[in-house]
Order: sequence, then C-alpha cells, then structure tokens
Amino acid sequence: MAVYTVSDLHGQYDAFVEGLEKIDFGGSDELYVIGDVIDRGPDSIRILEHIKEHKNMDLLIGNHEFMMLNSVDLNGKEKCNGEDADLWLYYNGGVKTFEQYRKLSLEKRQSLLFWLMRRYVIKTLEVEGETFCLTHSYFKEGLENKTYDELSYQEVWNIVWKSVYRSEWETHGVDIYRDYDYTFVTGHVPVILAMREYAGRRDFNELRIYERGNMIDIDGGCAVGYREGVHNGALFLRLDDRKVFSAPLKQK
Ligand SMILES: [Mn+2]
Repeated sequence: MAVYTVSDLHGQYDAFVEGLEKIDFGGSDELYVIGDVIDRGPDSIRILEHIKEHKNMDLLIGNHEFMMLNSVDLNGKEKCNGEDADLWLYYNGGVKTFEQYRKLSLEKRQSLLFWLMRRYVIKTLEVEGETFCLTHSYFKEGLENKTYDELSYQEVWNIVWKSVYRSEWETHGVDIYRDYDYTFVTGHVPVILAMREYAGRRDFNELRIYERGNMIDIDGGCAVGYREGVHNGALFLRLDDRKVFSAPLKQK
C-alpha cells in the first residue's frame, strides 16, 4: 500500500483518471486530494462524486470548495446567493460548476454538502516515519486535523487563500514553513508560476513538483487548461518515496 497526493484538479476528470491508472491505484492505497477539485475545467462535480464514493480517497478544502460552500444554499436548495456567490460565479469559474450541481437531485446535493463540510482543512499524517502536513495553501498552528465545520470563516479563509507566494497577504514571509517539523505538501499556486517567480526557472518542458525547503508544491496547473507547448496537468506525488507521476492535459 502507498499514500498519494494530488491537488488542483479543477474539473479535469480525464487527467485525474489517467493519473489513477498511471499510479495503478488500488484498494489498499490511499489518496489525498489537496483542494480545488472544482471550477474552470469541464467535470467538477464528477470529480467530487468520485472522491466521495471511494473510502480510500479524501478531499481537503481549497479556496474553490470554500467559495462554493459560502455561495450555495446549505440545505441543498437550488439557490446561489451566499456571501461569496459573486466571487465564485463570476470571478472564479463557478457558473459551470453550479450548473452541474443544480442538476443533481436534492438528496444528492444535500449529501454532497454534508460530506464537503466534514472534510479537513489541514491534515497531518505519518508515512515511512516522516510527518507530512497537507494544506491547500497556508498554515496555522493548532488548526491541524480540524474539519471545515469546526472552523470559522476567517480561519478557513486564512488557510485556503493566503499564500507564501503572494506578498499582498502580508504573510510571515516565504520561510514560515521552516518553523515547523513537517514536510508540507501544498497546491494553490501552479508549479510553473512558483518556479518562474522564485527560482528563475524557465525550462518548463515537463510536469514537475517544486520543492522549497520543507515544502512541496504539487499544483500541476490544471486551472490554466490545455496550452500548446506548456505542460499543465495532474501531478501525483507518492509520499512513501516522493516519486512523481503526471497526467498532462490533452487537446480536446
Ligand atoms: Mn487554490
């Protein structure tokens, strides 16, 4: 058995399934999806349902799931007028996701929301003697292993929206992670962007992870979609031996 992570699938179900085939994902393996399964790509709800239906897969909350939960009616009605609704629908690609969501039966919508609200925001786990801390973007000590419904709006916001790569959020600086004995696995900022900004790299001829100190960025850039000459896709990281498996997006 092995433990895998992937992040920021953004509706790219085909790349997700191709990745699962490449890692030969089996019943005794585990997969943690580190947020932003929905929006931008074609099959958001399908990926959510797929993870939900598999006992050995789990989802952490990303800023896109956070926006969805603060936009839709939490009793499952076909309404979308929560406090993040404009931000989600019109600025972050939520319209397509909501269209798919509203086609589900009331019971399925309720079941999906019930499940989503009980997902972790920050998750720690031991693999081969190493303690990993999975978080969509940022970190706050003491909030490990709490589910979405155990945290306040602001607490979740700080974790899923703040980023060490974005100075406008007045973070503690890019080295905040070094204060902790974890190996962090994050998404939120595509590796290509992180490497261009912070490592001066421009040789993007393969899908790869970005390691900086004790943090590993595994956002393969699915949010951007297929682009000729750029390698965007699903990046799977096996925590047991840090082997990387990739499923690039294909032209449709
Ligand atoms: Mn994100």
